[in-house]
Amino acid sequence: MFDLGVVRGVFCRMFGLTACILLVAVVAGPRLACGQSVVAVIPQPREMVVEEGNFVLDRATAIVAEGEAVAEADMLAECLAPALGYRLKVVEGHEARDGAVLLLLEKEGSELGAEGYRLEVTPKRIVIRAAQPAGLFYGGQTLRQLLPPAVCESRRVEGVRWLVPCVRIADRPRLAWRGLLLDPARHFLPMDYIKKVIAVMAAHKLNSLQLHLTDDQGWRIEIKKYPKLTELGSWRSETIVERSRDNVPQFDGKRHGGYYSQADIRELVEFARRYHVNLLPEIEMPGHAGAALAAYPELGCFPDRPEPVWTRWGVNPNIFNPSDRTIAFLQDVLGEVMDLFPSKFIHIGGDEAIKDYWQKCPEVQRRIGQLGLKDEAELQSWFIRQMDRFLAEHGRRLVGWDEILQGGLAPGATVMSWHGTEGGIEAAQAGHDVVMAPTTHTYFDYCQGPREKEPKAGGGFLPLERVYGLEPIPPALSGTQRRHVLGAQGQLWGEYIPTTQQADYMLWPRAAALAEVVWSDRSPRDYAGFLRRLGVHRARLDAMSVGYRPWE
Ligand code: TNX
Repeated sequence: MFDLGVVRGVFCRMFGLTACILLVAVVAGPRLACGQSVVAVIPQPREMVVEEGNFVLDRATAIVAEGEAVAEADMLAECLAPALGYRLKVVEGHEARDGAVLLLLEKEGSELGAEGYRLEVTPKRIVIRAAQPAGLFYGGQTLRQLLPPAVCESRRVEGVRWLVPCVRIADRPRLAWRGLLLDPARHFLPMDYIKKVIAVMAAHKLNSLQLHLTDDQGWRIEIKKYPKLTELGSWRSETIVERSRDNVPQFDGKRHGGYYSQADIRELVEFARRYHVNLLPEIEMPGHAGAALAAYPELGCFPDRPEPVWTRWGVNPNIFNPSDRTIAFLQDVLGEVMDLFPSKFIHIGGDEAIKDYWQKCPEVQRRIGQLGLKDEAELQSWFIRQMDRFLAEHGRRLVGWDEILQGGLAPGATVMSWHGTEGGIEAAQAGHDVVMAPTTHTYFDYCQGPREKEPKAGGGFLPLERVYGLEPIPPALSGTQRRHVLGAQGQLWGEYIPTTQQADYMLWPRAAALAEVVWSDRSPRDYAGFLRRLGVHRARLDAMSVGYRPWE
C-alpha cells in the first residue's frame, strides 16, 4: 500500500487543492463519480488529476491533427464511431480550438518516450500530446476509457451524453514489451477472433501478440515453397479428449485444422499495425515439429517411419534432424515469414526438444562428432546459432524459450523465460534481453478457480490476484541488467481452448491485470484499487462482447 498523505502532498503542490481532493476521490474508488462519468482507467496512468467539470463530446466535436498524427485521429474516430453512431470529423491543423480534440506530436524535448502521452481535458477542449504516434494512440485509448463505458459498444447507443471528466494525465509505460500469446496450432483460431483480441489488447495498452503458428498438432501458416506444410500439416485426424480409468486415451473422432494464407497474414499484420500491436510469429524448432514432419518426413530422424500430425497433447519425441537439408528448409520458411511479418523479433520456439530421437539416430550422432560437439545439448545450441546468424543477417533478432540457454546461448538471442524467472535472470546477467513469461504468473491456460468448478484447463492454478502480483524485474538483477528485461507476456496455450468463448474466458480479466503490471508504475500496486476500477471496466468488457470469467 502507499501513503495517501504523501500522494496528497505531492499533488497539492503540483496542481492545487481542488484537484488534490478530487485525486484522492479517484484513488479511493470509482463509486465517486466526476460529473456523470466515473474515472477508472486500466492500466492505471502514471499521474492523473481529476478536476471539476466535463467536456461534452458530440457530433460537432472535431479531431484536429496533421502529418503523422492524422492516422491516429482517424483511428480515434473509427474506435468511437460505432457507439456514437457518427464519425467525428478529422480536420488538418496543430492548434487547440474550442470544442475539439487536438492530437499533437511534439518530437522535441519530450520526456514521455516512444509510447507516453499527456492528456488534458477541460470543459472547452481536449489536447493529447505525444512524441510518437503510439503515444497519441494510447492517449486516445485513455480518452475512450474516460467516456461512459457504452462507448465501447459496437452498435449505436442512444440516450447517452458523451461526457469526458476534466483531467490532467501524464502517462508512459513501465515496460516496452507488453505481450500475449495465442496458440492457434493446438486449436485453430478464426481471423476475426485474432482481430478482436488485438483490438481488446490495444484498449489495455498491450502491444505485442505472439502467434504460435506451428506445433505437433498443426501447421498454421501458408509457406509457398513447401505447400505440403498446410496441405497435410494443417489437419489432424482427431483429438484426444480424455483418458479412461485404465489410462487408455479417448479421441473425439473429428478432424481438426485450418491455416492462415499469406494474404490472411498480411491482413492481420496491417490490422495490428493500426492498433500499435506487433505480431510476433513463432515457428517451433527443433522440437514441437510433428506437423511439419508429417508433411516432410525426410526432415526427421527416421524418415522410413513417418508419423501423422499428432492427436495428443504433451511433449512429442518427434524432432527435426538438424541436417543441412533441414536447416535450408527452416531458413526458407523463416525467409517467407520475414517477408510477411515486419516484427524486429522472430520466435523460433526451442522449448521441450527432448533428445531421444537424436540419441538413437546414427546420422545425428555422426553430426555431433563431425562438428566436434560434446552432446545433444550442444547440438541444439549449434542449431539455434544457425538460425540466430541467419535472422541477424536479415536485420532481425531471434527469440526463444529458455531451453535455448542449454548448451550455450546464441550471441544475439533474446530469452523468453517460462520456467520461472531463473532463465531470464541468467540471460540478463549474461547481457541478453529477456521477456518474462513464467508459468507461476502468466500461464493463462491454467485454472482460475477451484478445478471442479472450472472448465477443463492446463495443469496449474493461476488466479487473478497472482497475475497482478507479478514483478517482472527480479530484484536479483543489477541496474544495468534490469534494462535487459524488456517486459512480460501472458500465454494462452490452446490444448483446452476449443472455442473462442473459452479463449475469452481464460484471457480476461487476467490479461487486464497483466496490462497493469507491465504498463503502470511499480508502486503503488494496489490490488483492491485495481478490483474497484475493474468493477467499472466490466461494463467496457461487456460492451466489447468479451466473455471474461466473473471475478470476486
Ligand atoms: C509448455 S511453455 C509448453 C507448451 C504447452 C504448455 C501448456 C512452452 C514453451 N511449452 O507447448 O502448451 O506448456 O501449459
